[in-house]
Amino acid sequence: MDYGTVKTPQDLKRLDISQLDGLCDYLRGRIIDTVESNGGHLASNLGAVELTVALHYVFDCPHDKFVFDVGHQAYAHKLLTGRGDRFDRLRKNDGISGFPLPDESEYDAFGTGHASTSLSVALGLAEASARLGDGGRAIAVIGDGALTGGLAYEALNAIGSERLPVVIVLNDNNMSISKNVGAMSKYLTRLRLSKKYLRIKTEIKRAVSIIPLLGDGALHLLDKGKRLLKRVVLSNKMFEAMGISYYGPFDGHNVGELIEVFSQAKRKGGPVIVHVMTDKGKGLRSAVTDPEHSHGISSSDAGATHDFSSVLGDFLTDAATRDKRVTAVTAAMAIGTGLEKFSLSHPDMFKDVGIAEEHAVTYCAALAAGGLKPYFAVYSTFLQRSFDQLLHDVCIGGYAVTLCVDRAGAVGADGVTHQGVFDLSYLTVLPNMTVMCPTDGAELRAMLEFSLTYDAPLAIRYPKSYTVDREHTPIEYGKWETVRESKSDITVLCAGGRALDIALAAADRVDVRVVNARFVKPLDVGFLREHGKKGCTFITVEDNVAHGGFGCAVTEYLNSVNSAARCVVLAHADAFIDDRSVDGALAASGITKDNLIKIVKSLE
Ligand SMILES: Cc1ncc(C[n+]2csc(CCOP(=O)(O)OP(=O)(O)O)c2C)c(N)n1
Repeated sequence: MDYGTVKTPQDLKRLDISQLDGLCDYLRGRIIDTVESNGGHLASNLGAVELTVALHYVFDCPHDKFVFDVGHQAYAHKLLTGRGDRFDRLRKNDGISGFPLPDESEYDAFGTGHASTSLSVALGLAEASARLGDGGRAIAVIGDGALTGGLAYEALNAIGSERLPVVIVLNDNNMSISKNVGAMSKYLTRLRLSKKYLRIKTEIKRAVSIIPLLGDGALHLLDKGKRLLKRVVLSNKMFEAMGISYYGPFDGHNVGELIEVFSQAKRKGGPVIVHVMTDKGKGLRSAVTDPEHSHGISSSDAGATHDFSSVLGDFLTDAATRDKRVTAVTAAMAIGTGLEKFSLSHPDMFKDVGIAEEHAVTYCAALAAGGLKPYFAVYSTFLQRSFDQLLHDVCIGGYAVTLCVDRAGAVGADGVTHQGVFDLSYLTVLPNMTVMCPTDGAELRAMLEFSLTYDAPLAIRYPKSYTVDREHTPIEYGKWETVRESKSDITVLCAGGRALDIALAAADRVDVRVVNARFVKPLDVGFLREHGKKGCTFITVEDNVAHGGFGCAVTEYLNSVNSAARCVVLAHADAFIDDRSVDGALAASGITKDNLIKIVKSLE
């Protein structure tokens, strides 16, 4: 059969169950081929194929609302909901998003990208359906990794107390990006083992019938079996006690079994959790054997060549041998933030707290309060959810937490949900917070060295990569570095490496002073005073939104001292960036060499 003709859930429902394994093979092939060329989330998608097929077979999407947590496992869903023909343009500007997007398809009930939101979303959608009387159900697909996020528990708390038809498919592969962590993960392992224990139960029954023939040894075994069984029965009760029926665990790659259990969950009416066990990377040997490094595959990143994250990892690994207070914290992103090496060399000084950015920040504040030296390495976009923890727990107390804010600025193919263009705004607004932007690896190292003796909240923000290491003047608190001197009245102030690369390229064509504004907070007000005379212009360049960003701070300062100097701000507009390439996102906001040259010429 040509499975390419299965384009919609209606086409799928016409198939016989015996044909579904073939369909799954076909979907896997499409996913592997496309991710190989476009990049994307590989292992998570391969693990979710059967459960997605079974959900579409049983439920009636889009009338029933499917919500994929994180949304990084929704490729099969996309292939089955009218997007197969465009799938080869996955993550491209003219193609389809790597995450569910309601604007892209009516089958995507809600947009996702950040973890642990799906349960709140499903409950809200179920409530809306109930109130509007349309009879729709809400189905959340959530991984065991996403279930480490606090928001998921807030939602479970609410779901258990409502009687709405929310079906939670817990896609448990024992992995987040790295091995999953925490007590809930251990609990799920116990539930998985319960399958084995249920088998023991049958054995026990059989043994009881022949005990008179077996003697004391058998009695001992029997006792042990009963104890195990009691633990299992008790452990199954957690979700039930919260008012959520628990079905499972089931083999998440057995489509027939999944169809049966999803049908039961559908009939049930109230909230149900269906626990399915899957293999991350299923169907591709390299992904199964190394799911961590097959979680996300990046398409080749033209231009920039060096990763900031490995500079961080190397520095902290070395610093931890010199300073026993150093503690590296990640929220399930050890590989992406460069901490993998640290985790192996200093396991006792490393903490993966799971997808729990709020917890991580408050935890770091307390580590610092207790006398340790915590470094929280986190992607800019995921730190967004920790704003109150930064304010209430870190900054009011002034604790020496160092935030290593990775993937700052435009991020490329992951798209709108992952752009790191808000951090300068949400960090600089915090009293007591110092914010630095390294322009290259050498400067990041210098800033980290500075951080070791700096005793207050500090954020160091940088994108994924940089182009080249340059010579630098030593770090001096609150002081900028002039990179190219000029007699010109125009000074380009750069926040970060991308800005500096643009400014230096422009300075080859027009006469301007170029400054590395390595401290975004505090500003180098001495410099601004000295170069902010009448007739002078500052042009700020940053890979952040304009509101609350670097240029905004410079403008605000100049206004506050009634300076005669002008400030032109090059930053992202007040709009979400949906461009799926870094250069495209920068160009869309005019953060380019050519635009900078144009502005300088218009001022001359
Ligand atoms: C708030 C937040 N933090 C971190 C991430 C990065 N991230 C994407 S997927 C993922 C692991 C998710 O694990 P799980 O839910 O078990 O799904 P799996 O990939 O194992 O199928 C992480 C940490 C994110 N998307 N959102």
